[in-house]
Amino acid sequence: MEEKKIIFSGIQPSGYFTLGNYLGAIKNWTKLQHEHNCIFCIVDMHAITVRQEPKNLRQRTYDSFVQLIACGLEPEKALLFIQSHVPAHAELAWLLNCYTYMGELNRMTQFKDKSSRHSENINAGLYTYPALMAADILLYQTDLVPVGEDQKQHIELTRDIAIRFNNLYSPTFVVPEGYFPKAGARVMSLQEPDKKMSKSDENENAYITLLEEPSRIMNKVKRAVTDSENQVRYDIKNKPGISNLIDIYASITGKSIEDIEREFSSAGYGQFKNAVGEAIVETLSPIQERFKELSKEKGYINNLIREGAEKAERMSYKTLNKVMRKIGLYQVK
Ligand code: ATP
Ligand code: LTN
Repeated sequence: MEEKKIIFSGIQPSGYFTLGNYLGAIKNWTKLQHEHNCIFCIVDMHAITVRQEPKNLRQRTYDSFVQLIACGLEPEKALLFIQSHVPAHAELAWLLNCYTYMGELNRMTQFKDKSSRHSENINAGLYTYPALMAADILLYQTDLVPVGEDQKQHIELTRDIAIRFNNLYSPTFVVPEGYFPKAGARVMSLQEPDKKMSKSDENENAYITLLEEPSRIMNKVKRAVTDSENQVRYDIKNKPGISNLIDIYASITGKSIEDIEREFSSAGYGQFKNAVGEAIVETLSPIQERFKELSKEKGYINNLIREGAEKAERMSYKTLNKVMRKIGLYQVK
């Protein structure tokens, strides 16, 4: 990657960020901001596709913004903003809904998964979620979208929508590509290692949040479901629990899976879990300290939120206007 690319990604304020969010997405964002034009968005309109308590949503949105900075995102380098502050996202989402087929939306595994978990509230927003995500990405003429592996299908659909629109009219959108980390792209639940770690899991022991106390982190790793072989060996199919811990450790330390297997070849799970827990605590402590300091600076943070929205608004209207013109919506010059 030599020339400067446009990078866009989003994260939902649907709970407190997990280790999965960090290793799968945010960590890559902090690296990319130094070399590219990066735009990162707290996607609160996506979060309301599942029922949220207003007070919690408001607080988590603010805390999410602070957490991104605490994780190392620099507002002078990367554009950070809140989705609902920039109306072009909702506007383009409507337009793209008209270029997205129900057959495509029916195939989305996130929709199937979330509608089975929230069977009392299968709303149209949950169904058309991918069109809003496509709007987020396509508004900024994005080249690369750094996300975890669970978002692969949504990126594919975004590409299909962009290509469809470009072919129907004329080149309008850059066709974006997904960008995934080598390790940590799919961090699994600590309790059910065949499911991804998710911040909205009902079982608190299934995930580790970025703001969790060290003793709780150590406990959760100790309690993580493994197998009875007691051999630190990577085998996703037969040993998903221990393989997940190896993957987490690889992502944090930068070591290869082979090196980790060698290093712990004569250690049992107890010793390995200790090392994994300590590595997590070491990574998260500085983030937690910065979070504590920054959260107190409400004036400063709110200014950043305001500035981010203004900048994103200016950028987004260029693409939106172009799309409206191509479709044939009447505009007064
Ligand atoms: P929710 O549980 O509310 O659906 P989530 O934890 O899945 O939320 P999102 O806000 O939807 O998180 O995702 C933000 C980013 O984190 C995305 O790029 C997503 O791919 C990534 N991500 C989420 N969970 C994981 C995971 N377990 N492993 C790796 N990356 C993940
Ligand atoms: N759908 C994503 C969050 C998301 C996103 C985006 C990611 C919304 N808009 C744009 C990348 C680019 C999720 O559920 N993790």
